[in-house]
Amino acid sequence: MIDLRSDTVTKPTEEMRRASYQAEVGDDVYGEDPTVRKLEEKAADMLGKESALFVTSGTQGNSIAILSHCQPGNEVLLEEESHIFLYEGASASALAGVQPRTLKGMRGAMRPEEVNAAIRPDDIHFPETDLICIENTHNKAGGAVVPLENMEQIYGIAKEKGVSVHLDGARLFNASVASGTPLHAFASNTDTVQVCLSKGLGAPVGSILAGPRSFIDKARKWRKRLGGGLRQAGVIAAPGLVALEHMVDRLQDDHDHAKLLAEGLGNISPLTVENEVETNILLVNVSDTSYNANTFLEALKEKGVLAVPFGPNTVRFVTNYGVTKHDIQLVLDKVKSVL
Ligand code: TLP
Repeated sequence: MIDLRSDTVTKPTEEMRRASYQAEVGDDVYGEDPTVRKLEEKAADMLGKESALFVTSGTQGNSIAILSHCQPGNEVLLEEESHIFLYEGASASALAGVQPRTLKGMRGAMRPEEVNAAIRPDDIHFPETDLICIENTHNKAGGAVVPLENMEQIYGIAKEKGVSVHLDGARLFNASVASGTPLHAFASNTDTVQVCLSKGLGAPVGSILAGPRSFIDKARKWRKRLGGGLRQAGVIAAPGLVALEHMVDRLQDDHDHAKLLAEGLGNISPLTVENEVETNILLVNVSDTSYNANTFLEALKEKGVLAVPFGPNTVRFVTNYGVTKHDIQLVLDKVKSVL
């Protein structure tokens, strides 16, 4: 099987497995796991933040961020196709008791003037706007990089109005590699940021939530409340360190493969590529074929290729380090054979 369902399907490298085996560990609830501490310090440093917290997943990191930033009954602004709004089980409402308010984005980027207009004025009738969430790269927009200038403008507005900004940077490393913008430049236009170690970087588990020290202290408590106080977690943090040290630059390969796949699929009539491929995500529209997304995926699966539906007629392919240039050629042949 050539697995293009997501970059979450990647398996830990040899080096990661060795790092797990050799990891020095301790009880992290007592703050005594040296490997976890090393990972948190390294991640904070890379993101230009004071402090960081190792969490079990991107969803947990985003949920803890919302819980730590917001008060129940207040409001959080989100892009309407953001992962937090669409794919996290409504945790903002279910756990944090906040009201999500969505804004339509342009390739995943909310318009600063609309964000400005959506921040609530002081009025007894209204919830208070506690938080703005940005997603970079934007998954549903096909791995689009939200431009640094857009983030700068939104952060400027947020600071003027006393609202916090959280970045769902599940694929921020992809945004950085694709745009040449340093990670900390994106992160400096946010109060807090969540980055995933378990996507294109290939770690088996885990994300980082980074921000000011006082915020991370609060977040650590929320993680404990949610049952996420980890004990000898160095075993799972060690692959995360390998991911940060050795797996970032190779994301360029995934981007090159996604572009190659887009070029090839774009030449196979009547398929159309919906997004301008900037990173490792490719959205293909099948509405002019005899298939819908699900039946197309079934036919492809028969041929040994996996992808996921991303709409009734849209299929998402995500390149990842388990997929080679040769695999991309095979995928193109297999797609041709089902049409
Ligand atoms: N995305 C997954 C699915 O949940 C859709 C995927 O295969 O792309 N933020 C963004 C932008 C994400 O794409 C994801 C995962 C998360 C957060 C959540 O990360 P995890 O899966 O670690 O909870």
